Amino acid sequence: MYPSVNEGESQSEPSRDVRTGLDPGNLSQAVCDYLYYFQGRHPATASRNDFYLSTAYAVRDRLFQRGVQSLDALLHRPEGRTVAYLSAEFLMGPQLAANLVNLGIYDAMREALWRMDVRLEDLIEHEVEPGLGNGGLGRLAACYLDSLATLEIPAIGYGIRYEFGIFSQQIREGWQVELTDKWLHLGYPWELARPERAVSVRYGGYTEPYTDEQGRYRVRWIPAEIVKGVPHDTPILGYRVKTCNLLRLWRAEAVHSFDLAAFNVGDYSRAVEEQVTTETISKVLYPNDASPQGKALRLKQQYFFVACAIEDMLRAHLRFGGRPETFHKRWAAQLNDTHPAVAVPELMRLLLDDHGLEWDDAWDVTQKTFGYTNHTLLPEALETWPIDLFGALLPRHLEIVFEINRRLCDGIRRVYPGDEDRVRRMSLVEEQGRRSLRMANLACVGSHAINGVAALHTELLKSQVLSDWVAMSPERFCNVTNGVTPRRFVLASNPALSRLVTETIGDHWPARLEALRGLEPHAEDPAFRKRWRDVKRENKQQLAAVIKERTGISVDPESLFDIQVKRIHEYKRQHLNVLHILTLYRRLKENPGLDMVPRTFVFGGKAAPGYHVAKLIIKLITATGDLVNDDPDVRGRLKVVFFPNFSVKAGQAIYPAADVSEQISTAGQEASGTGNMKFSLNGALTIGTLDGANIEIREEVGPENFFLFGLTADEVRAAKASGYNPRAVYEQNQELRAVVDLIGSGGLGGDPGLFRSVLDGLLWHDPFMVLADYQAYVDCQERVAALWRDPEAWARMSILNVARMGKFSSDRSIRDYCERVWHVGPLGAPTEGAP
Ligand code: GLS
Repeated sequence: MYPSVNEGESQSEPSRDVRTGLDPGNLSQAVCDYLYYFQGRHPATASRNDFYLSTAYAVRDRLFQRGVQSLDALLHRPEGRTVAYLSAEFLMGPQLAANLVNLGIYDAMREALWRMDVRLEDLIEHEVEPGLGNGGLGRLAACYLDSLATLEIPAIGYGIRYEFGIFSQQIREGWQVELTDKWLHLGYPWELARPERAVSVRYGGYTEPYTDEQGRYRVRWIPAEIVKGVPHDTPILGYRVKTCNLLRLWRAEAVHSFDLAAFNVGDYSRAVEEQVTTETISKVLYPNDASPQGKALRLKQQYFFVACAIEDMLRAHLRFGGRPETFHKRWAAQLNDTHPAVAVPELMRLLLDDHGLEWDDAWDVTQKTFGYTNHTLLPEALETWPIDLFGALLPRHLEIVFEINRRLCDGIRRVYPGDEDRVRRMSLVEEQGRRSLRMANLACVGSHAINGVAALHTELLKSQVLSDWVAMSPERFCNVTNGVTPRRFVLASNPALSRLVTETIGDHWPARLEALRGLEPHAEDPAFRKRWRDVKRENKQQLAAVIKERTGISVDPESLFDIQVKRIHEYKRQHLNVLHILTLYRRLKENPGLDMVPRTFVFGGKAAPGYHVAKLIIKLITATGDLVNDDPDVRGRLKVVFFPNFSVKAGQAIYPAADVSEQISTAGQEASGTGNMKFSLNGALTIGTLDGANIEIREEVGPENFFLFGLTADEVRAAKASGYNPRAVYEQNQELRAVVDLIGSGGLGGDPGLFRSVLDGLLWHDPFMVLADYQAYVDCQERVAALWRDPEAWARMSILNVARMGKFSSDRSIRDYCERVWHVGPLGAPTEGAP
């Protein structure tokens, strides 16, 4: 069935050494070659960017060598599935260090460059990351690609090659300013464009019925617009394995990039018009996290990458002898939230219209192919598309969606006769207001498996948002708790800690994170604790230097580093953190001699450009810094830093230096969180609510090693149901009142009206229960401070946190997906439950 390829190293493989050798001699020769032949430079005349690009090319050769071998292995296998991870976002982070780690040549490359008088660390610092995601959802996709390759599961990540990723954030006069992100401007060496594999994507137009040769009723789609999708491949190597998978991102191009006729009649701008409008499809990432913007271009983007991906998958399947009816036996496709949900009608369309399958057969293939992961409960995040807009852009898909819906509603009526309310709730079409399509319902009906991303989140999904779907088919639901890759977030970003851990328990832990348990007994060893503290101090000194350079603020590495980095959102409650800081500040003002634990508060994160309150919260943080940092009464005991332009790269410098990790969302709001895992894996202690994955982290590390505070999700609901009155909380709590009044009286930034919308929100509505949790949070922070005064107890707790975080490796999450959703093993071999 498959073309035969020679076993082992293929004869056509390029020569060894410069292209594939792994010792410092080979590597430095390879870098020199690229400098000379690709960059046109000698080492003596090369710039840092020349060295960076040449080093990246040398590394990429070694990735592609393994990629070619992985593809050969795939072509050889008699059966098995490849995982297609469909995601509008992949927040990959910098590639150089992570690839060196996975290849196992970090030290060899450092030596190779050293011979040319170049520091590897400088090249790593120089690298610009592709910010093709907003936050947790996109970074999760990147962690999953790393783990899929590490577990040797064949996989392709499919997404969009945005020309401009998430904006770059500057802080001017304390406010966020957004600048375009030009991640491509110095060249991106990790990808390969494959224009010969381009596919056509159609939009608009109309459909018409016809009768085929067998006399069957068929439909054809006459589009109004055709766009070309050009794949750009980035190799994804697993950790210390040969498997190298692919991230395939699509760029939109005009089919005819230049209209010669228009040009000849002198209309230059019209000559390039098609090109310009087409290329906007992959131009820019929408900068909203967990709340979609219902813009037509966004729907165009979603259909664009989904159509490219499904076409690519189907083409590969057919090319190697597969039949349309067996598509699901070769591909398991995961919908990363609802952004790619239009894949459901798209696969149906191809199977029905292009391959002539009957409806039931096509539906069976489709449902067996897709799994759907929900990533948020926020009501505003449930995507819907106005029917008229959807139909104008995708007329054939709308017909298919209506037919799916007709059958769905019939099915509901059969099981629940007379329950028209239920039919209305589960329908793919929202009839109230402007008729619109509910993408979560579409993703549910089209998938054989539906999951949430942490235990609590899945429970809330099942009991609230998707309860009707659970009632109809409970067997489709499962939970897969998120995870993060320890290769990037410990090994590559915290070398000092990694060395200590490896010396203590051996070097298996990055691939088997449960092995960290071996650290537990060492928590009792004072000498080990001292080394543990030395590592943390070194990391804090490094971060202090970066903070000084980025913000001009001097912070004391001996102070407690209390850090909250994540998107800025009211539900994540950065403002609760600020209320605590101002509480401490007021105490110091009232009693400058107070014996207080010195703390450095670090914040970082972007606010969606249109989210006014989030941007104001950034200003609130920076204004707090202005008030506190240089106040002589404070005497350096409080410092507040807003770290600008938080990114994967910034995170890698920040997580290793944290003493305290702030995970303080309102219970029931954060689906999982993954920053919480990155901090704890690097030895920070968590102060947090019973929300998202915090609950499972606390279970694992032990409640005695976790600073818990605040209302539970049930208590939040109950408080709201019984008429929660934030104003009363304010009136009754003297310290809280003083802090709120300080903000409201112009004590921060001088203008009393500046933070009015934040304060009014808190006092009159407080939907995120900031005031309700204030006292519990402040009290809990007291316990944090008390423990900090006992450095031995703190270090013991920090060690136990790391030792017990094994569950949160993304390898475990991927194993769960393999077992519960995709039913694949290594090489994609079918396992129990495979279709
Ligand atoms: C998110 C959630 O808000 C996070 O809690 C979660 O960790 C992440 C990955 O599952 O997904 N959903 C979303 O839309 N953006 C996120 O970061």
